[in-house]
Amino acid sequence: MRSGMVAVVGRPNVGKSSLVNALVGQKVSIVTPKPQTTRHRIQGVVNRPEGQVVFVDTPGIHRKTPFALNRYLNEAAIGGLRGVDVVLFVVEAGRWTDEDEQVLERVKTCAVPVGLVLNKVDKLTDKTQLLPEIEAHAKRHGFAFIAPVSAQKRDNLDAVVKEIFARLTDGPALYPEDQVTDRDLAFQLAETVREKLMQRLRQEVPYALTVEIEKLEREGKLTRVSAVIWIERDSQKAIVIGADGAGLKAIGTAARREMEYRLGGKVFLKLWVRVKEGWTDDPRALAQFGYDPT
Ligand SMILES: Nc1nc2c(ncn2[C@@H]2O[C@H](COP(=O)(O)OP(=O)(O)O)[C@@H](O)[C@H]2O)c(=O)[nH]1
Ligand SMILES: [Mg+2]
Repeated sequence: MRSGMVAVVGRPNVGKSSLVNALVGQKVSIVTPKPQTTRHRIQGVVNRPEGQVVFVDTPGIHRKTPFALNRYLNEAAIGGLRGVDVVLFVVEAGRWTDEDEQVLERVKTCAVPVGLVLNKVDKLTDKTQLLPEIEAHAKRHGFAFIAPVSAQKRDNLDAVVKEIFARLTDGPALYPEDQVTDRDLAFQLAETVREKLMQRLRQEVPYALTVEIEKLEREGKLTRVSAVIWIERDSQKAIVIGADGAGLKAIGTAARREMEYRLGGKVFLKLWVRVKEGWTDDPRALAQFGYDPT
């Protein structure tokens, strides 16, 4: 039996979380079309006859900005590279940006094998582009392997798992076979609410909010959840709530449905919107909301 930890890194929006979910076969990390959806390191566990791989999803590594939350995101992403056995550097097929170049500079300093995952190949209209692109990537760095995949279409994922196992050593499973993530239920439910918020809201609002579970009670098949949506300015309240509360209601319905599917039972979900002035640039507020880079 082999086992090991694999960091999944890359710039925002290349599909790191989609890849981890597809590999695990369950949603352990939320996904939206917006960059910087993932804000924490989140582990996703894959069990195969060969052994167990623990993938570490990370926030996207991006350009430095002065905001404390953005600093935290970069620290959390880069911290994900520590103590792993293999690194997966995820990029988008048909695209190579300055931000990818920055991530490359980081992974070049890693002592462990780095595999390049070329995601979103389903978006390529001209498949003859793929081979020259792989050759160009091979010139950039001595990658342990280069795997073109589609996380969305679950295409070629087994090849990635095979390449990883080939680089792991014998060891015991790190998690029991029925556990798919290191994160607890409260975290997963908060993330579900945040996903629905990020999917619906525009411009800066998705980045100005965080979700905290205030109450989580389970009575048999019934689960009662109270979640607080923290925003950083009073003016954002009306945007989140929407006209006649319609926005908040739609978010609550979408989140509740997903929670019910996940838990296999009825969920009563209450959402509250509260203001924590300037929390995204306040280290103490960040720590309070669980943004702890260690
Ligand atoms: N077409 C296509 N879209 C993808 C694929 N993987 C991810 N996406 C989309 O890319 C966006 C960002 O995905 P996400 O997993 O959140 O990226 P992350 O920021 O790197 O974690 C979402 O809209 C995904 O649906 C893929 O293989 N093909
Ligand atoms: Mg992500």
